[in-house]
Amino acid sequence: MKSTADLRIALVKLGGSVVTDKTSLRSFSRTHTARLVSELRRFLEGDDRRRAVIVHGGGSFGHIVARRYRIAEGFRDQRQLRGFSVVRRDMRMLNAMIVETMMSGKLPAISMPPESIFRIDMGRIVHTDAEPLRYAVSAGLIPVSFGDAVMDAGRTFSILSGDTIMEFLSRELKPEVTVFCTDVDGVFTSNPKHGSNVELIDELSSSESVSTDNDSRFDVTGGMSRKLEALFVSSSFSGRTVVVNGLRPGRLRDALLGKKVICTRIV
Ligand code: IP8
Repeated sequence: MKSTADLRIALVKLGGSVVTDKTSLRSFSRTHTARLVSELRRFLEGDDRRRAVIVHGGGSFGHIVARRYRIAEGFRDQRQLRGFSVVRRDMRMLNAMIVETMMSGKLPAISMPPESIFRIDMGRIVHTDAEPLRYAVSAGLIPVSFGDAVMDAGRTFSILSGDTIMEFLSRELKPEVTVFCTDVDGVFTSNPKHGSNVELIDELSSSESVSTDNDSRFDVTGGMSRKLEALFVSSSFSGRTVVVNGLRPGRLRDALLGKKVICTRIV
C-alpha cells in the first residue's frame, strides 16, 4: 500500500447543480454523473499512482428541504426534526446513486459521510480525522463524501457544505489537482445567470473583484461568496485548482489532465 505522499491525488467536487436537477425535488442527473465518472476513469487509468477523492453537493436532494425547515440555522423547534431526518435520508439516497453510478463505471467507490471524518460546532469544522480516508485512498478505493445535515455541538444540528469539506480535505490530502465541477464555465465577473455583461475569469486570484450575488433561492450554504472562500483555501493546498463546467463533456477530463480547457484557474 502506497503512502498518500507518493500518490497523485485528484480531489473533485461534483456540484449539486451537475449531479441533480436543482429545480425539481430529488431528481438525480444520472446521464451527467455517468459521463463524469467515465472522464474520471480515463484520468485514473493513465497512471497507477493516480487516486481520486470525490465530494458532492446536495442539489435538489439537500437544499430544498433544508431551506424549508431552516436546518442550517440549528435547532429551534421540534418541527425541524422531521426536516433533518428527511435531508439525512435524501442525501444518503443521492450518495448511494452516485456511488452506484461509479461502481457501474468500474470505479471502486465507497461512501464516506462527513460525520465519519469531521466534528462540527456552530457550523464550523472543529476536528478532522482523515486517517480512515487516507487508508482507503492508499488502498485504491475512491471515497465519496458529501454536503450533509450534520450534528453540531453548539446548534444541535446544521448543514455542512461540500465546499467546506473540499477546503478541509485539500488541507489534509495536498492534492495534485482540485477540480470544482459546476453548471457554468467557471467564475464570472458577476452572476452569468443574471445578465449579459459578464466575463469568464481565466485566472482568479484573491485580489480579483467578483460580484457575489447568489441564486439564493436554492443554496442554504452561502452560495458564491462561500464558494470563493473555499476555492482560495483549496488552492493554497493544491498543486492546481480549477473550476469547470461539469455539464460540458470533456471539461473535467481535460482539467484533471492539465490540458487547455475552458475554465477558471485559481492562482
Ligand atoms: O450543496 C449542502 O452541500 P452543498 C448539502 O455542497 C445540503 O452546499 C444537505 C444542503
